[in-house]
Formats: sequence, structure tokens, C-alpha cells
Amino acid sequence: MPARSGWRNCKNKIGKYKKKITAVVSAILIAVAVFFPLKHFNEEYMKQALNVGTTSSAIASQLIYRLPTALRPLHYDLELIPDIYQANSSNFSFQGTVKIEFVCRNQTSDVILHAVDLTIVELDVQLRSWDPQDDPNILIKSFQISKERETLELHLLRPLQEKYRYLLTVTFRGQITDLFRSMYFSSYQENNQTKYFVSTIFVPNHARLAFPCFDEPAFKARFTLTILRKENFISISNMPRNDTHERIIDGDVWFVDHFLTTPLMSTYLLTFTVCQFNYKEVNSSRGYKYAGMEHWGLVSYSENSMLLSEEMASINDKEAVTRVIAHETAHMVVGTADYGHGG
Ligand SMILES: *[C@@H]1O[C@H](CO)[C@@H](O)[C@H](O)[C@H]1NC(C)=O
Ligand SMILES: *[C@@H]1O[C@H](CO)[C@@H](O)[C@H](O)[C@H]1NC(C)=O
Ligand SMILES: *[C@@H]1O[C@H](CO)[C@@H](O)[C@H](O)[C@H]1NC(C)=O
Ligand SMILES: *[C@@H]1O[C@H](CO)[C@@H](O)[C@H](O)[C@H]1NC(C)=O
Ligand SMILES: *[C@@H]1O[C@H](CO)[C@@H](O)[C@H](O)[C@H]1NC(C)=O
Ligand SMILES: CC(=O)N[C@H]1CO[C@H](CO)[C@@H](O)[C@@H]1O
Repeated sequence: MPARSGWRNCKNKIGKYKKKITAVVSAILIAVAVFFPLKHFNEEYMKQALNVGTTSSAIASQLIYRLPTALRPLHYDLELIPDIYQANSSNFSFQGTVKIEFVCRNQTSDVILHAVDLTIVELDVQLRSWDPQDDPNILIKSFQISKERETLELHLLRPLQEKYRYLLTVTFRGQITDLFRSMYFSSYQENNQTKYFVSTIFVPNHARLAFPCFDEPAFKARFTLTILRKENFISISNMPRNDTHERIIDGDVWFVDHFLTTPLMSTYLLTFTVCQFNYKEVNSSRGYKYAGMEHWGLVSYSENSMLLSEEMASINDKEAVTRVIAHETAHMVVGTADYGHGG
């Protein structure tokens, strides 16, 4: 039976690599055990991550300021158009629209969520589930952006009601930098040409630089991502792509990739990459700042933390690679960090 001989084959291989596998498995178990006190782990991890690639003086207030829990996001329908096709990379930018379906848990006239360095182009709040006599449109009295709290705050003319569902739509714009956080661009040389790609590092709290969101790990929701890209580029994300169609914007042809909806997860786990190199090569791509990033369904590692020469590598090198894999795998298994309140 083919299945059985496949299994035997597999068993033989396992026998041969038993020691290595044991090492990896125990590294994972140790990592899981070490990381298991989740709150502590999360804080440490955030501190570590915050030390890299950000100099924001607002870090302290970010960690202290917590979103109110009156609203709970259920689903994000997020469309992003990263533009890395300009001649000058200091002009790389993105625009996007997010439709956040949320439920109101406690009556409130304020909608408060995270957003940093985004230009808000359009805002709309609608009642999702209503009695026929209700007006679905919710008028926005005013809105403000707090740089210190890193929030977008909407003040409504009438309060949102408990147990009702609403839809918040925000259209926004932002810059794509090469700072290796949130949505960033990086480059590599091919045939004497500079090739650019765009990718994300949303951990620990940088999703808010890419789209308005409830950017705390406890606010878990489902995400349906749509990415627009140019021909000869591909996009990949946590979930498989469902379909692609074309859209003309200002006379340019764009390819619209729709991804399947994710399971419930935190904002920091969302990720995508738009690039020219082959999908399979992404695992060894240049330009990733962290040794590796755990993302649900898509794990990326940098070349120098993954490539080993069998003859040259020292025990330390092998251990280092094992540690990176175990670390990222442990995040993927355990990684539902939660800092405190039930969302
Ligand atoms: C960069 O953007 C500015 C403003 O949007 C524009 O005036 C300028 O022409 C752009 N430069 C390049 C090289 O694309
Ligand atoms: C790119 O744009 C920046 C700022 O707009 C400018 O300082 C720089 O000289 C430009 N570079 C090129 C190669 O045009
Ligand atoms: C908010 O709503 C939740 C559930 O809907 C309830 O358990 C909680 O007591 C409410 N809190 C306040 C301050 O009203
Ligand atoms: C790449 O560019 C360099 C300098 O611009 C040039 O000397 C070299 O011949 C080029 N190589 C190829 C393969 O085009
Ligand atoms: C996937 O794409 C097909 C064809 O466009 C569409 O009919 C279907 O609803 C999509 N499924 C999901 C889960 O988005
Ligand atoms: C799993 C996978 O896609 N591995 C690829 C990672 O990158 C190397 C080098 O480009 C490929 O040889 C692997 O197939």
C-alpha cells in the first residue's frame, strides 16, 4: 500500500534524524514551557521588540493607554494599496479602506481605536442590525487623532446601543518607510537593478500604523484582506488567495488579490508581502530585520539565520537555527498573547 510504504520511508528518515528531531522538539517544548506564563512573556516580548526599530518617545504612554472595552471588533474587511512603483523610494506610500464590524457591549457615544501617522480621508459609521424604523446612519459630531494615545476618536451625535452591531468604514493614507516596522519596504539587487518589495512587522503594536484597528492582542477578530498590486508582482498573506481580478485606477491596471478570511486572531498576527521574487524564495529573502517572524500561516526567516553549511557549521550555528525555528514555532502555537482584559 503506498500510504504504508510512505510511512515506513518516513519512519526510516525519522530514525536517521532522530537526534536532530529530538533536539528540535525539546527546544520547542522548552520554549513553550518558558513562554507559558503568557502575560509575563508578552510583556518581555513587547519590551524586546520595542527596543528594535523604534525611537518613539510615546512608547511609555502606548503601554499605559488602553482602549475602552465598550466596543468589540468582530471582523475587519481590509483593502490596502501599497505603492512601491514610484521612481523615488522616499515617495512610497499606501492607501486603504477598512470596514470594521463591531458589537457594542456598553452604550457609548465614542468610538475609540488605534491609528498612528495615518491621514484619514473618509469616515462613516452605520448601524448593521437594526429595527426597520431605525435610521442606519450614525452621524459623527467630530473626530480627533491623538498622537499621544495613538488613537482615532470619533464622537457620535447619538450613542451606540448595547448588543447592536455597527460598521465603521475608514479610508486612509500613509507613507511606506524602510524602518522595518509596520508596513515597510526593502530592496535587493537583481541583474543590476534595484527591486523593491513591501512586507509587514505588526508585532508588537504596529498594525495601527498600517490601518485603524483595535490594536491590543485581546481584541481578536477575523480579517479578510484584499491587496492591490501591479503586474509581475505577487502578494502573499496568512491565508490562501481566493481570487484575483483587475481594476483600473487613474488609467493604471492593478491586480486585486482577495484572501480568504482568517480565524479569530490578534491584529499583530496579520501579515502580507508584495514582491517580485518567487513565493518559495520568500523563506530566504534578504532584508528581514528580525531573525524570523511568527505569523499565523506564514513564517519568514532571514537568510543568514537559516542557511547552514553541513561541513562548516559549528554546533553553535546549528543550535542558533534550531532556536530561531523553535522560537517562531512556539509563538505560532502559544502566540495568542493577551494583555489583561477579555476583549
Ligand atoms: C514625489 O511626490 C511628490 C509629492 O507627491 C511629487 O511632487 C514628486 O514629483 C514625487 N517625486 C517622484 C520622483 O516621483
Ligand atoms: C527622492 O526624494 C527625496 C525627497 O523628496 C529627495 O530628497 C531625493 O533627492 C530624491 N531622490 C532622487 C534620486 O530623486
Ligand atoms: C458592559 O457590558 C457587559 C456585557 O454586555 C457587562 O457585563 C458589563 O457589566 C457592562 N459594564 C458596564 C460598566 O456597564
Ligand atoms: C552592473 O553595473 C555596473 C556599474 O553600474 C557595471 O560596471 C556592470 O557592468 C553592470 N553589470 C551588468 C551585468 O550589467
Ligand atoms: C472566492 O471567490 C469566488 C469567486 O470570485 C467567490 O464566488 C467566493 O464567494 C469567494 N469565497 C470567499 C470565501 O471569499
Ligand atoms: C519551503 C521552501 O519554500 N523552501 C525554499 C526556501 O528557499 C530555498 C532557497 O531559495 C529553496 O531552495 C527552498 O526550496
